[in-house]
Amino acid sequence: MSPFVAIVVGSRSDLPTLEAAQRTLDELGVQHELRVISAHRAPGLLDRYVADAERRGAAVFIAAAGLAAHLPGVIASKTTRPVIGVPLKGGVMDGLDALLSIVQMPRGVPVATVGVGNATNAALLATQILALADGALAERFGAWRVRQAEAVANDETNAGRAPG
Ligand code: RP5
Repeated sequence: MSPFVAIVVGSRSDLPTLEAAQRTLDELGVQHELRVISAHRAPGLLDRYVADAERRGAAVFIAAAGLAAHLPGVIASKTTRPVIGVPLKGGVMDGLDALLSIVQMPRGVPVATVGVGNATNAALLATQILALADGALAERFGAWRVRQAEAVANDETNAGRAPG
């Protein structure tokens, strides 16, 4: 049973935003799966999925939702694995509602919240959590960070202009 990241979104309309998380996890060689399960439209299915995913090795959950955005908190209430919430744009407040809903989890059941629509950071944070118990993944993640820093250094506005 190898550990994987379980991504859950509240609606099919959320899928395009989560592609960045899937791409990032693929790039880092992290196993993942994705389900569309609304917490309010299908609470029973969500309940069964979280239990089943845990049994199969889900080590971290990424939960993305817009508007009232209770999905991450509901998942966090059903598992002791870490849950990362991704607030999504949409509605009259364009993501601010979802951000506040997800980040303001009451004491006792935390959800680690990333910025509005920032599925990439959710994937990176999930990778960092898994890497605590996986040395090879920790090395891949370290190398990814080095490549990111090099890309900044090699940006055409910076290239050949090293300070000092
Ligand atoms: C939330 O409501 C979903 O996560 C989505 O972001 C938003 C709108 O859902 P749909 O009406 O498009 O299904 O539950």
